[in-house]
Amino acid sequence: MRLIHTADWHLGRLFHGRHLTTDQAAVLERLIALVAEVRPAAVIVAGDLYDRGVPPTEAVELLDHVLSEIVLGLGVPVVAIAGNHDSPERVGFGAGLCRERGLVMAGQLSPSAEPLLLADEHGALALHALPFAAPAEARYRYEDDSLHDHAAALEAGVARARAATPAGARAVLVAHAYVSGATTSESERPLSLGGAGDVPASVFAGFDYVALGHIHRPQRAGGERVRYAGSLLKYSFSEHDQRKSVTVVEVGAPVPDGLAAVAVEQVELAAPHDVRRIEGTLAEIIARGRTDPARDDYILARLTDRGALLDPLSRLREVYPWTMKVERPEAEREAAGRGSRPDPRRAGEAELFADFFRYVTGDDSSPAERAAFAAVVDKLRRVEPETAP
Ligand SMILES: [Mn+2]
Repeated sequence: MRLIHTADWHLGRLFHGRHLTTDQAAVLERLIALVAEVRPAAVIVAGDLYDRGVPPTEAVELLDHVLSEIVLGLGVPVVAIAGNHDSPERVGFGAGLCRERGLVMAGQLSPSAEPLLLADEHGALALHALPFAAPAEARYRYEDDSLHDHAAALEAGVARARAATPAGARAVLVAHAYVSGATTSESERPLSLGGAGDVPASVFAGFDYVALGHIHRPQRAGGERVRYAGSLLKYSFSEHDQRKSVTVVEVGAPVPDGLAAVAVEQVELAAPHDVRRIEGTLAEIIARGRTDPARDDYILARLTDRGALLDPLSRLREVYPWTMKVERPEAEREAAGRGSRPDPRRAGEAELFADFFRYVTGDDSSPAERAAFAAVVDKLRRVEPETAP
């Protein structure tokens, strides 16, 4: 049986101030085309449908469109869960009505969640949707005061899914969690402060496949059958070298007292703007940019120039219109190497000028430059005598 596993759509997300909704819509159109081609038994979205609890209306419209196209247009069921960015109540709105049409929207944790039962020529497959819930929420929903950390809360949900799997059926679990050892990116929000949110991969023992969300880099998490699909797009510059994809999973025939064979294929869905880091002097980057066929990528420019540059962002945007961020590692290193800066509340003008000159140029001012500065200040003093008490 074939399943398509995706996660971390983060609809409504901003990238350095730009709304990504049109980018997300373009990639999701490619997903719809892939679903039409692959004809999976179900499409899985493993949490973080939206970037925040109250998403912008464009994001809600986009999700509505994509789910309708897949569920109603193509007749393929969708199983989606709330992630740590989603509002469980909002994601779960109308869940009972949706389920009738083949759309499982698991928002709040439910102590009696029934799996979606699928079947192929090999028999039944139970698809379990376990939404993200913090330990306090799990204690309340499961009426179990012993659930003090994320591992215990998840374990409680997983045990219920195991118990709800019909005898002889294959079992697939959809969850949103941080499995110990997974490689993270800058765009994930930690599940708890201090890194106590991780769970061991052994929690998922006994499932034929586990479709995870939360970590944005596609990867295995303890064995080939426990996987992160990764996010829809690159949501931070730290992800510039990742290949974003959706995972097509083929679950084989059930194995008595064992696990079904699982084959996995990662299918890349190209984004309209790639996310890139480029490095060089301002002049070099601008020269290269004039013949760069991918000028419309989102760019982080790391400028290696020393000394002052006049408005580098505007100049870069003349060739790379989507320059989102400029870093000056050389200039910052030089500034850090110059030691302590004068306290602006106590230092005199001459001292502040000398420091600013060093900061901008990287060199000490000459006696002539200091004298010229002093003359200007002196002239201003005479034109505008200090009136403040
Ligand atoms: Mn996420």
